[in-house]
Amino acid sequence: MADESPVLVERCAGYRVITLNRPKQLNAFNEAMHQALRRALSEAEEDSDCRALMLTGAGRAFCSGQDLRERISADGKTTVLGSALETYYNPLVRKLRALPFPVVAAVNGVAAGAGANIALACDLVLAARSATFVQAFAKIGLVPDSGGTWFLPRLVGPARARGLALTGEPLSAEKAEAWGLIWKIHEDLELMAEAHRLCVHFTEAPTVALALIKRLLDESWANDLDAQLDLERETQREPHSRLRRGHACVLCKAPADVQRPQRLMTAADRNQTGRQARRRSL
Ligand code: T3D
Repeated sequence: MADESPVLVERCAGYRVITLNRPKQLNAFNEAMHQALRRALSEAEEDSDCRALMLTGAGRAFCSGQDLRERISADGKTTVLGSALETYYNPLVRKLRALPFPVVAAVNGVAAGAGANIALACDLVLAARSATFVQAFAKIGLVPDSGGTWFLPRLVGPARARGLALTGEPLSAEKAEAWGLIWKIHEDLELMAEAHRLCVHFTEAPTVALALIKRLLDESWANDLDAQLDLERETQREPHSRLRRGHACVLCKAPADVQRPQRLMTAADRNQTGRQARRRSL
């Protein structure tokens, strides 16, 4: 009998695979799936041996976004719950961006609505050649959510972002790669092996540095070049002895230290540290 859990978790050496598992509904999000995914992500974050994460879907789809059946009332009208964004989708996107290790989306089939944008929230998106990305929102009278209006213009530029969001036309994986929406496509039968290979690569990489790179790239959107240069300098200076050991590893051709931080320092943390240092120097 197929496993009925809405989310499956596979523990591999140094990384985890999370599979959205409602294949009959093309892995559409219902409440149970949101809750299970939230638990799975927290457990991965708390596991200090977890240095990468793969997110994929069971069956022929990656994810078709919100389960629309949960939103159809007795009289057949569709209702939209803004509270679902507050409670589930927005925290999910924030969590994916903030995890202190790389998150690889293995988009095995169609990714529609919030399903498409959750894939785009991952650090690297691999897709099967047959996969498609659909900003399905406008077709049902919604605006793109789960970060769509932020990711799309940044990844593909304003003209293509508008085209995708306003028409809801499916974008093939091949075009998504050519447009820079995703990292790489692979032949359907090779996708999962390639996604595992990438995760294994990350388990052998200096995870602290990767986490800091994630943070620097995200923060760059709010900075001018001067501010970003300062941030790079401060980040390079952060007392991560593990990073320094990385230099020695390159010289002696040994693998870099791969320990990972429990949590990344945020801009707010840095301001706080700066305030404390200023108080000490008074
Ligand atoms: O209220 C809030 O929470 C606000 C938040 C909103 C976030 C969102 O994600 S809004 C966008 C919701 N998603 C969509 O609008 C996409 C709807 N689905 C589709 O457009 C198409 O299904 C696909 C393009 C994804 C795939 O098309 P196709 O032809 O390959 O498959 P299909 O035949 O349409 O679907 C197969 C089955 O999956 C079918 O069920 P059945 O007839 O075999 O029993 C279909 O109903 C089901 N399914 C597909 N998408 C959803 C779904 N069931 C529930 N919810 C879905 N989103």
